[in-house]
Amino acid sequence: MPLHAPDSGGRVEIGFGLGSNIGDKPANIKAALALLEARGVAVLTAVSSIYQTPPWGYLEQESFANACALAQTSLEPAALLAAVKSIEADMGRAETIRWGPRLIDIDILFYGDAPLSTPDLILPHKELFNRAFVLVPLAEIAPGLKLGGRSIVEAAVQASEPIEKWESDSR
Ligand code: PH2
Ligand code: MG
Ligand code: MG
Repeated sequence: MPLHAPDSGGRVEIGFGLGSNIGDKPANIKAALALLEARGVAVLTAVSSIYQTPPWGYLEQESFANACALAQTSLEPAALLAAVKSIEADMGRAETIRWGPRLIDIDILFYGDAPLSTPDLILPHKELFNRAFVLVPLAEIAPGLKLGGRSIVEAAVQASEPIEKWESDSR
């Protein structure tokens, strides 16, 4: 089956980037992934390790747990976005400043091959190639993936931010 084309059942290959820097960060990511499946939003086909990453964009905040997932969905992009937003809200995400602390963030990274630009959603995600915390986990699960003609693995190797797999603090 081609990776980036709708299959005969109308399913499309998508990518999620997940992040959390409030509370039990890895548990929040796992809960979000479970809800994506439990609510029938997407069928997960690959989930990366969870990484501990320094804050990007707004620096005066805790480090993040980040992960990526590949999935199949039969939802159109707008319905997919609405489903993701309601999972974030139901998990208790509060409004914050841009790039500020968040209990859970579920970003849609790409939707099949199709570039998409609506007021609410631009895909592939505009900042994807600037963010090691997305590139490294995504490269782990999708080594052959190219978006807009650019290799994810090559971009991940060139990323300058230090990205480590999560280690739980035993103190
Ligand atoms: N998300 C942001 C802003 N900054 N930094 C890291 N390390 N990880 C994130 O997921 C993240 C961020 C806004 O979504
Ligand atoms: Mg985000
Ligand atoms: Mg987001």
